[in-house]
Amino acid sequence: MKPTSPPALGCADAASRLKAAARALGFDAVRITRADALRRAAYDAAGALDFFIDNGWHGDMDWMATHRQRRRDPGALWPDARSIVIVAQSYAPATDPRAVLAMRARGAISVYAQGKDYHDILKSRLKQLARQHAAESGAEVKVFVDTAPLMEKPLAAAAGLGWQGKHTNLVSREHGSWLFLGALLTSAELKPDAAESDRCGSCRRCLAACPTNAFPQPYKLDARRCIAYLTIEHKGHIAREFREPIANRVFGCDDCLAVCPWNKFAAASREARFAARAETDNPPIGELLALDDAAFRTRFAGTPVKRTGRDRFVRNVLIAAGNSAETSHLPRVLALLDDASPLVRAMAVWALSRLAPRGDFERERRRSLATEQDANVIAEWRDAALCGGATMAPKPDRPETA
Ligand code: B12
Ligand code: SF4
Ligand code: SF4
Repeated sequence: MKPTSPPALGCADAASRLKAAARALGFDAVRITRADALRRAAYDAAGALDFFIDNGWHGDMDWMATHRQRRRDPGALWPDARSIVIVAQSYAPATDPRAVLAMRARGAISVYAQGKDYHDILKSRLKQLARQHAAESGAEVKVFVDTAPLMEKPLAAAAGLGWQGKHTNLVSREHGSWLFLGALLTSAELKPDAAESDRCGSCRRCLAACPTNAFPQPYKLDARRCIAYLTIEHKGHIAREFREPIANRVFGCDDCLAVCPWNKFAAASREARFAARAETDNPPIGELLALDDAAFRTRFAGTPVKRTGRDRFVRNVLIAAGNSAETSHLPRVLALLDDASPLVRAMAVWALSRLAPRGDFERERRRSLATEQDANVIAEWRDAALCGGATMAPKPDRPETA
């Protein structure tokens, strides 16, 4: 965005006006840091990014490696940036989102994805803020919500909005872990805020809560083991070791955030558009198994769930079905054995192996292998047969409450 008038305000004035404008637009928190903040931070965020990528922890999120140099330093993304305004919006749920994990007939959708896509809400507010700031200060501005190679969490920590907890997400004393972040880069020199200090202390609750042991160490996440990565970003087949721990989570995971004790200070989000829609409010697995492309797009339009596309989403739903011990899903699982997508067919094989009686499984195996060409699907049939087909079916370990 280009300036419309020459600079008129001092850096402290401009900062306080900008903060007031951000609050008036509905942001829950706003703080400022310098564009070179990562070079001055208490820990080496760029080095941590290198470590993450060099160890392959980004999995198939190739864009993280492709834009590594720009991500390491906002100055490389935009050399004229002098200050970074970090805004945050709470999406704190009113109740504990983990309750759905006891409802094996439901597909658990992460809190952040149940309402309108946060990218759209934050970006439109940030653009308004940027226009006002540019008009008042004459500065050049750019806005980002998860859309550019920018390390939003360490920048938010440098701005004092909170600290990066051991689960790696930003935690705020006021809003707990349930915060979306956005950034406004400006060519104006604005008075920076002081960084917040780490308040995790000896707590390790988030590390212990992770169902897939995705934290090799505190403050370090191997994304390849994270259910958010596996169910949202990962394009391939989900490895066998993760399928039972995924349980009924069909899109994302909230566990490490939900257990954080700092959430007890967080009021429920005041943004009505983040509230769960009927279509995304942990829907029945049976409905989700029936989604074709068009129904998927209609159901999840405008929400973050649309990101996976139908095939990856149904792949996830089949894992939830396989973990449900609910044999009423069998007709839909059988139909998905003939789906056009190998991702879907492979997970239908796994779900069948968990739900069907041995004889039915064998009959379907012979029928499908007569025509199946995809090496991964063939391997699934082989592995499922070795694991004993229906003898693997789980016993419900929790009451069926939905
Ligand atoms: C890639 C990505 C993912 C990946 C990888 C996550 C990750 N931790 O990196 C996956 C798909 C797994 C993911 C999952 C989720 N994500 Co995400 N994701 C991103 C994205 C696009 C980039 C993050 C990144 O740069 N990672 C690189 C690695 C190196 O960073 P890092 O893990 O944070 O590592 C830091 C620590 O290791 C730290 N460090 C190392 N050593 C030490 C030592 C000490 C003492 C300290 C203090 C720190 C420290 O340094 C590193 C750099 O800061 C950001 C948006 C953005 N542009 O920033 C959103 C973002 C981080 N995601 C977000 C959300 C909401 C989620 C989920 C909660 C969604 C869900 N419910 O399913 C989960 C949370 C999982 C988790 N525990 O992190 C929010 C987080 C908001 C917040 N409050 O922090 C962001 C900021 C998007 C947004 N604009 O709001 N995400
Ligand atoms: S989002 Fe879930 S799987 Fe990912 S690190 Fe947190 S608890 Fe583990
Ligand atoms: S759960 Fe405990 S260790 Fe994890 S981020 Fe919250 S305070 Fe820190």
